[in-house]
Amino acid sequence: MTNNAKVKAWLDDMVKLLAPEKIVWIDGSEAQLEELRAIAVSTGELIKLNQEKLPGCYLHRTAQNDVARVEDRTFICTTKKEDAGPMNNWMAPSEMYDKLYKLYDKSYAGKTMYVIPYMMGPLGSPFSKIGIELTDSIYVVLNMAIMTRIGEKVLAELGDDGDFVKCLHACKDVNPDERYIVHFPEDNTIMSVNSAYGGNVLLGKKCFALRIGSYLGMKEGWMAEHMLILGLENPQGEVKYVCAAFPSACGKTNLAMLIPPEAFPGYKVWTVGDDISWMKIGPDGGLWAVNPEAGFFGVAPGTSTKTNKNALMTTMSNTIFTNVALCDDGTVWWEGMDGDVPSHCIDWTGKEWTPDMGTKAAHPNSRFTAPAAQCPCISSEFEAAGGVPISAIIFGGRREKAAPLCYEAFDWNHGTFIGSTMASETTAAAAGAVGVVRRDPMAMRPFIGYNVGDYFQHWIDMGGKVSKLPKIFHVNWFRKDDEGHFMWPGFGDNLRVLNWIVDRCEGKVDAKETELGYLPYAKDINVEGLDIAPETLEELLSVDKEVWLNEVKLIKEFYAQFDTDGRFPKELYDQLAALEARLNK
Ligand code: GTP
Ligand code: SPV
Ligand code: MN
Repeated sequence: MTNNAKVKAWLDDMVKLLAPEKIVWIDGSEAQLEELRAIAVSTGELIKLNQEKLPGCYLHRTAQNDVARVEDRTFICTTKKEDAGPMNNWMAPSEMYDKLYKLYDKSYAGKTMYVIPYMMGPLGSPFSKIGIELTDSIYVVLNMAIMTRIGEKVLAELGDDGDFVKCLHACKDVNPDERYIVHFPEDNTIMSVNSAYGGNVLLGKKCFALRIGSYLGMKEGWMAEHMLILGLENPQGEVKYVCAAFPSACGKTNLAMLIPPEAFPGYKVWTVGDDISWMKIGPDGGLWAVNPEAGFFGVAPGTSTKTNKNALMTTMSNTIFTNVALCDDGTVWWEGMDGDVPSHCIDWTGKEWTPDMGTKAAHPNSRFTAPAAQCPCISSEFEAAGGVPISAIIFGGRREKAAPLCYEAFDWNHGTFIGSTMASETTAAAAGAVGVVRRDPMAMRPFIGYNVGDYFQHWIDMGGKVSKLPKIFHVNWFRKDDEGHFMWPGFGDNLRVLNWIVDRCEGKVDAKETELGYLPYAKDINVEGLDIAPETLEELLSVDKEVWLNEVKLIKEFYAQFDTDGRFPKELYDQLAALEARLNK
């Protein structure tokens, strides 16, 4: 399939290590993928769904111990420990390679090795980068075929001398005690073993496009971020693009595919990406973004025609569902879907399920893998080689208290400070406790492939290099009242806030200067058609000084853990001191 000497040498080594019975190159053809689907169905790895109602759709169930990313088993292995920094697990590369080679030894024996050449970013784009993933899982091949550009066309772009990220995956025995998701940024290498769940094994996604990507971005002067990309079109037909970073399962897919409320006739949201943004300085000196992915690996629970109709429509064909419930008619179900709760189904563990059991039929982190091209609101610029120009960057998280509905940073460094101090309640997207507030800077806590201090410094440095800087905002859709109800309706109604953000970028609307930044005047948030009390909106748009002085204390504690190596930008301490001074005035 290729004459690339680097690929051949690496494959020779890997074949010796893994000892597969057979080697299959993934060429990207529909015929080959269809063959693989048939094999997966015959072994039970995939369940074919009702092909009349859900053509081309399949269901997959993972092991019950293997349903989310595993942050405590994810490593960044740089020569120097300081280069991985205080927010990553680290082990010396030689020690880790030794450990892993033992685990991988002959682990493909009696199995087929699938070789997947893939590209992150549109074909022919200067943003794009190539990886080759080796896997023993057809599920991985079929997911990668949706999530990335794969096959012969990628090898053609790689050529005889091109470089690629070496990605090795083995399901092995899916043993959680020997599960490792490991990155060697200095060697362009990713190794994943003993898992078969999405984010741990679709190595183009978090491992390459974020962890290795962020490291390359720091070296090469660009940015890899955990951000959606959307275009907001106004009734005059003008489209402004924004990126938004929310932690895992905090609303990126939903915002990226938003359907405007009736009070906004002529407005439209176009999806460029729902999870990852690669940003470079463009010809006009501004920041331009591409979505390196080709599909969506989205959270199923909560997805309905009311919350995210576009996502639902995207998954009506050619989609792989993971850990959702199987209905008696061969369709799928999850908590929060439209219509009646099924009176009987097979739950995500493969057992009979009825509503009275009180358990969840779909896993809270169950997902769909669907081709982006099928999305009814996919942007015409989705494949644009040069990306789209970014007017605003939005940070946000799940905060029951504290964070207002929306505010704007005073400038880039202040925005970087706001991003660096982001906090959010944890979700089912990662193994561990759910609902605990933790700092998740730029929604990148689990995904920064190097020292977090250097990462913040890279943000500050980019601010000095980009001549047309996007404005930076912070939003919170998840404020709750004292009875525990969401105070803001969210979903499509988030357009009301998005519209204010774009108006600010255009200089069309005033704001009030507060200790936190510029807040919207309540009158400037269009609430036509919304059942929200004026006091509630005022509360959503207020700053509680007491709460924020406590936040300052917590941020100081958070920053203190980075003090060890002198790699934390002074600019951020200055921002923190300035916030404290404003609050004490
Ligand atoms: P990852 O794919 O894990 O990175 O997540 P994501 O950020 O794309 O999250 P997603 O859009 O899938 O949303 C996760 C959950 O949050 C879903 O169950 C949604 O229904 C819910 N959600 C999304 N937007 C809102 C909102 O505006 N308000 C409320 N209350 N819930 C929301
Ligand atoms: C996330 O957890 O942020 C995801 C899903 O987008 S995964 O690909 O599993 O990381
Ligand atoms: Mn994500």
